[in-house]
Amino acid sequence: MSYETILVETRERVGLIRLNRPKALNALNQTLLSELMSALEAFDADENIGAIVIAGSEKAFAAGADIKEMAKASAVDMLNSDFIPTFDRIRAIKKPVIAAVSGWALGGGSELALSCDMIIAAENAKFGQPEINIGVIPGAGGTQRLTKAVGKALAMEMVLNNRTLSAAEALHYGIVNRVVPSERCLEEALQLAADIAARAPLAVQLGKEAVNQAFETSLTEGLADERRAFTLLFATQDQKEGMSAFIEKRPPEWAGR
Ligand code: DAK
Repeated sequence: MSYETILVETRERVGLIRLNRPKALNALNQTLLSELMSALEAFDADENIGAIVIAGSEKAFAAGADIKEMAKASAVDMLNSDFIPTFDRIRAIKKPVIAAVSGWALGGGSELALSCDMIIAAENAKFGQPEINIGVIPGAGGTQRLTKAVGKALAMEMVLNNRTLSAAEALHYGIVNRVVPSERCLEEALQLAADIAARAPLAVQLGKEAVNQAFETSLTEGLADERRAFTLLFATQDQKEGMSAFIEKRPPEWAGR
């Protein structure tokens, strides 16, 4: 399938999606959001893919929603826009999604990165919620996911006063997994994705779901969900294979069954 605003390729068991509107610093317009979702869902449905990487360019992961497209929108247009459904659909992807963030990750771009499961940041990465500059507030998780990640004090400063975080600060506050030299950012994200894609697929899937539950439910519900997922894995071939391989001192061969 060919796309207008993204580039899609596979690297063995890793699906790579690159946002590709360089002249607009990868601003997220409706076409890009819809193409991103198609590509993500196609990789999610493909048994040959074990993990997905979303990347931008060296200058910008994404500079936010497309302000030029959004400027004349009414409240009803916004209510019916693809923005929120897109972020809900990203949350529903079963395979791990890793963001490789170089340069600007602003507004909806920062929210997109925070919707991914892990973030590898280049040294030049900058995270921010500058919506206040254009008379609005974040609308796709920037007041919620961000606050859970960095805490109230810093989230307030970011949302109310456009405080931008450097890559080093993002690492300090636990938003990103690691910071790497810019030229290695995509490679590191692809390597992390490849490592995870080589693991037992059902355990990866349920592990992702269980960690996400920690953000969305009470501890009691989360622990009960974790126990159910753990128990369910004992019905898989991969659990038998993984434990036999350990005992027989050989590498496991995962079936994803
Ligand atoms: N939208 C459209 N075009 C953008 C853009 C954006 N967000 N960001 C940059 N561009 C375009 C610029 O207009 C410029 O285009 P030309 O003038 O050359 O045609 C080109 O990209 C290069 O940008 P600059 O010349 O400004 O480059 P600089 O290096 O000088 O500055 C910058 C880089 C990233 C600091 C600056 O471009 C900037 O401040 N950009 C805007 C960042 C921003 O405010 N982002 C937040 C957007 S609001 C929703 C939920 C959520 C949202 C929407 C809806 N619903 C629930 C429905 C999300 C909202 C947002 O993200």
